Amino acid sequence: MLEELETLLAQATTEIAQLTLEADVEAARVKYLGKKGSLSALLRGMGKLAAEDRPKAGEAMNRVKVGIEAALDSAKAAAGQKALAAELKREPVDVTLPGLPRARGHRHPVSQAMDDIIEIFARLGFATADGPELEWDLYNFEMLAIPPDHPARDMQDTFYIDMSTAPAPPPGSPPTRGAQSALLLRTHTSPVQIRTMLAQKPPVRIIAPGKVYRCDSDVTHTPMFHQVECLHVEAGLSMAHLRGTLDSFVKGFFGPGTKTRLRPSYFPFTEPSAEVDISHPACAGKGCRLCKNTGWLEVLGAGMVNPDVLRMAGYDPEVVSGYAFGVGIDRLALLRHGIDDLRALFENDVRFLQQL
Ligand code: 2U9
Repeated sequence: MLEELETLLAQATTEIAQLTLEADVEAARVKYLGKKGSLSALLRGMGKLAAEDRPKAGEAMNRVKVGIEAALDSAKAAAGQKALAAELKREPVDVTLPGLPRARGHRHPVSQAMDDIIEIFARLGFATADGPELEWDLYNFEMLAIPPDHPARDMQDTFYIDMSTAPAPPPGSPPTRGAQSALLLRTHTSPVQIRTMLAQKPPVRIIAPGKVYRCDSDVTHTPMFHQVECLHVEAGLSMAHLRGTLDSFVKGFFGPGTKTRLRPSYFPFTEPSAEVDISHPACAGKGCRLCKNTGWLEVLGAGMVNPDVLRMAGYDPEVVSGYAFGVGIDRLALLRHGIDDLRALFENDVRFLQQL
């Protein structure tokens, strides 16, 4: 037993002295001193010794254990030193190097146009109102004088919600008819004006900017686009006020030289109604290929609020009148930057967006 212990100590110390990696030193610790290691194996053999030989064997066992431990500790320290020296020899980090440049984002051209529009109207005394994009049929169509069978619904086809999973419509809603359910993605921001009129007394001076949805997709239409609508209701308003506000808005957005002209048109929610042309900013109204040599571009729709709409919202058309207009913000952003494809705005190619 004593001999075996001496042999183990000699073998272990020689082997451990050659180790250079901390992981190998740990493996040697397990091999010699672990529960299933060499020393434990010898310890188990102690039971077979005669009682008088045991103290000596125990003492030797302890000495071997201490010896191996010392060898392991010094090997571990040496390996640690070696690893540190290697680490220090590596190329040092130069903390004075400039940092990695971080690309700066910027506002989307549609957001820029929207913010500019909000500012122009704020100076004219208009507050900004908003409302839900998922809207009741009642507020999107019915209360804007577009009843269920009105032909205007064809031009404003949209995305409808399955009413079997929707909450109950507000009182006064038309009956739900199959797919033409009571909840839909709003086709214009006009329901925001309806909600505003239901909530407050005249005068009302608001604009409603935001996302709107239609079942449309081609070079000049995307299923989602942005609109801003203006509504002014007060005693004594006429087409003259409409013209004045339109003129200030267009001049504020496209520049002081921009002109407007009105042509008769039809919308269910306004009476009379007009299409609004602006002098083409790109050719200063002189006429070019883009405006088909007319010098004019049709960009807005407008009119005096239909008395039925005022009545449905709880206002008395004998006391107040109103004017309203609407415009597509995406189209305004394209015109301002001279871009000819609407879809470029929504492809999210940063190389395109960074030029604006
Ligand atoms: C209420 C009453 C009247 C808003 C109006 C238009 C005419 C119009 C289009 C312009 C381009 C929509 O984005 S577009 O396709 N808008 O032609 N909008 S009058 O009239 C209202 C709104 C709310 C209560």
